[in-house]
Amino acid sequence: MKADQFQAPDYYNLDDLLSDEHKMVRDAAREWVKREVSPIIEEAAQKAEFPKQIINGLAEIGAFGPYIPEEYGCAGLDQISYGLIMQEIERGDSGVRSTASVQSSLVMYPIFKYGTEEQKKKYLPKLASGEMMGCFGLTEPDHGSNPSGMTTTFKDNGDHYLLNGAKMWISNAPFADIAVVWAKNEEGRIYGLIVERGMEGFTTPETHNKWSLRASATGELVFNNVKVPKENLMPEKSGLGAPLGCLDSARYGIAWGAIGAAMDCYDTALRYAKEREQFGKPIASFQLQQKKLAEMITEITKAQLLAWRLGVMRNEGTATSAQISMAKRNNVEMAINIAREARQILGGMGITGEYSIMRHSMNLESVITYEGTHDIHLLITGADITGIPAFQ
Ligand code: TGC
Ligand code: FAD
Repeated sequence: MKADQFQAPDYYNLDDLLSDEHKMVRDAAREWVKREVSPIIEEAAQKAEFPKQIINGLAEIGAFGPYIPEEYGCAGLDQISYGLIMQEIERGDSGVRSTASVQSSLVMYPIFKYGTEEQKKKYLPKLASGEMMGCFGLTEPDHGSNPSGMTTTFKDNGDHYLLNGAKMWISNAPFADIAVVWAKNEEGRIYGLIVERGMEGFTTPETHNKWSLRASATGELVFNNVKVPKENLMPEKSGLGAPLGCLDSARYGIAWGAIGAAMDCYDTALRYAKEREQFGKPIASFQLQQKKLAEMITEITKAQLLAWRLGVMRNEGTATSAQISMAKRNNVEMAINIAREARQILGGMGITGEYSIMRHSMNLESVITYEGTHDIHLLITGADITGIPAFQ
């Protein structure tokens, strides 16, 4: 793969809206991605392997639970810093950002928000340092967009619960030390349980042959009469709103992350267009290529403004789930469209691993599907503005 020459586009001087701390956190993540992710990511994706050697580095740049307080071993940063870290990591690869998103928003966030003090003390510092990795089990083989239909259950069995069922498409599952699992009790109420690797009856078979997110490990979670200690139930919130609350945090991170993938595609295409000559001139001098590049920087700028404003509202605690959903949908669609156009600017070179664009393009096919499909997010906005849910 070519040396990483990335230069971040900032057409509207959005850096002026960031604090010195934001820029410091962002620049540290950017440098780390250049140094530790760019040189190895193409090979990891080609081999379909999650590069475990970057876990310590992810912890060092504060990518695990950045907005969780310092008393739990985390960085205690604000929401814009969280977004900027996700942006920089996904500039490197969506699969690496997935690992960080899951650890932060889908494992640490529920433990922090819905867990007991003992659970927070036991798990959060180790998750922040990367000593322990987690995954999040909501989706099931027969319940993807409609998680409320889940059939994974737990029942009271004296001093423990008995957990049965299966989850599918779970990021980090093959290597995770713990899984935050959503299941129904005997009354049909959804709760989150912390399941540890090694519990009898718990297995995590890996999902192979993905063409997308190849540098992220995906798997199933299978529960066959798993005895889960009662102290592993997260008691502070139940119902579908509990897992959906975690998705708000993860979708927010993706709204920023997708900008990173788009920036990398745009920057690569712009540089290539200025260097590559056809008909005796740089291809950047042709109007059709300029149209593509002009539209890309416009869409990136709009997405940056959306993410920044959402970050301000997240910091204030005023962002609604529907506002987060809109940003996830818009920014991922923006990125997938830019990846496709950018690849065309590179001609045949665009399909090779010499450049990052094809990998981003394939990765974004997962990103537009997970954390709620593009269609589900359209329906969330539709329900919000009309007051009429059209999910069923
Ligand atoms: P609905 O009746 O609308 O809501 C049920 C209850 O939940 C509350 N609620 C929320 N609470 C917090 N945050 C949100 N975003 C919420 N949305 C809804 C709601 O108020 C209600 O509460 P209550 O107290 O009245 O019971 O539920 P529904 O069954 O009609 O479903 C709505 C729908 C379709 C939008 C929802 O099910 C949905 O978002 N589906 C998409 C599923 C999804 O996104 N799955 C993601 C799995 S995790 C993943 O993909 C990780 S990828 C990670 C990576 O690698 O980066
Ligand atoms: P389905 O729900 O079967 O949807 C299929 C199609 O039908 C979609 O186009 C959808 O938009 C459409 N559709 C569904 N319902 C409606 C409707 N009401 N109206 C109109 N159209 C509709 N899940 C986890 O829990 N944890 C993870 O860590 C995780 N990681 C993932 C990693 C990867 C690489 C992938 C691909 C998925 C991951 N997921 C994870 C699962 C992901 O959240 C689901 O794939 C997603 O929610 C969609 O569910 P589904 O695949 O079952 O599709």
